[in-house]
Amino acid sequence: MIYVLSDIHGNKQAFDSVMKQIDLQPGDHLYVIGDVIDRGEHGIELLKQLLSMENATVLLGNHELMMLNTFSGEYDLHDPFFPIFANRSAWKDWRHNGGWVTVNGLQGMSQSEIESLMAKVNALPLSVQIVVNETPYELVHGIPPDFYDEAWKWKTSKREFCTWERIEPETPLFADRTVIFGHTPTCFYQSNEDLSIWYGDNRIGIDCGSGLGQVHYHGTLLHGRLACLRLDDGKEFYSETE
Ligand SMILES: [Mn+2]
Repeated sequence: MIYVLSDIHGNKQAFDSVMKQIDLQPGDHLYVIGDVIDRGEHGIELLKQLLSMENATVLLGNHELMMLNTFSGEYDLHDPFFPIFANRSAWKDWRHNGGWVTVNGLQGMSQSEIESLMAKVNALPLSVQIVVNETPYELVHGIPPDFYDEAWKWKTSKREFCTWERIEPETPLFADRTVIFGHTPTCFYQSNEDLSIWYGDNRIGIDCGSGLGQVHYHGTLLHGRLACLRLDDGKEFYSETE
């Protein structure tokens, strides 16, 4: 069986709830479409766990990319007062996007462990194409690399583009595959109070707000949760709400 989920955002309780339901077997495969870290406090622990699983593939999300950017210069995580990053603008971006808890998670690790983790994160794919039951899919955190054209090359890197840009309901995508993406919570596409997987035209949005928890949005209380889709039969799984 092939399972897809995205945007865990350090929410171990939600991840464990989904893993218990899907009961992943050695012959199954789990695709995690980015943003394992930040917001919730267990991001690094979950990232290490997923990277060590032979039957899991992790894609790069914009939060992993912010972490990589922050660690691209010199750093001293074990400074008694504050972590020190030579790459201050990257750290500022990351800090404003929930990176503090992830830094806390990294502070228990040695420099060589951190470097080894960053090398693995640096090698994560931007997109993956798979075929399940003769149905082709492309998995990507933000938007497929095919949309990175000449105009974008002047503005940003392919990695920044594919992990940060958003798919809209009207974005022209592909006739030959269904794009499954995270990054944008599905409350931006449909008005379910319990966030659920969104099915658009040749596109499936799967970020159901595991990193959001309960939020007020346009006057409605929304319940974020972690969603997982089994591609073999379309069965949906959701983390149990606390
Ligand atoms: Mn994201």
